[in-house]
Amino acid sequence: MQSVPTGIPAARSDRRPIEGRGVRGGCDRGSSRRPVLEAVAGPPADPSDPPGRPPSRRPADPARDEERGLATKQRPKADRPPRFKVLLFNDDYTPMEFVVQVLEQLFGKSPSAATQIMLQIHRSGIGVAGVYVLEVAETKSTMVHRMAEERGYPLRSGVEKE
Ligand code: TYC
Repeated sequence: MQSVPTGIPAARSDRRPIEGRGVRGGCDRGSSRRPVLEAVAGPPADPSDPPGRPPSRRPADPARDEERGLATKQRPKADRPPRFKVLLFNDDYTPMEFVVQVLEQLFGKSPSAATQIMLQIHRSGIGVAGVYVLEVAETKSTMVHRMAEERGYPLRSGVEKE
């Protein structure tokens, strides 16, 4: 049978395909509304993202986050606490072996490191036993004095900011 031109389009062939409907609940009420997925999950992936990798988020924008009700308070990065040296001072009476023992027991030095530090103090008059945050440094210094007093030695220690 031969078809006759009628002016009526054949079988709606000019319509857009309807696939994809339902992604947003089948409720497309025009483009001026914000897409539901973006409102819930944040902005869409950056088109410049390389394929095969998870999409990157846009850089933090406090104004946009506030819009979405996210907490946005920017905290300053915690600073590294200042460090303090525990110093040992030379004297003429404290035995070398005792100073080495203090450096090993209180400051965790190996026998050879402790001997090197002791000799350096013996020759120069002062040396660093260890470096710590203030509270730990003060406690170590107090313990040096206690250990020395127990044995009757005049070994002195002090704390100094690095
Ligand atoms: N000068 C001491 C001596 O000859 C040894 C010594 C070393 C003492 C270090 C104190 O912090 C010190 N016996």
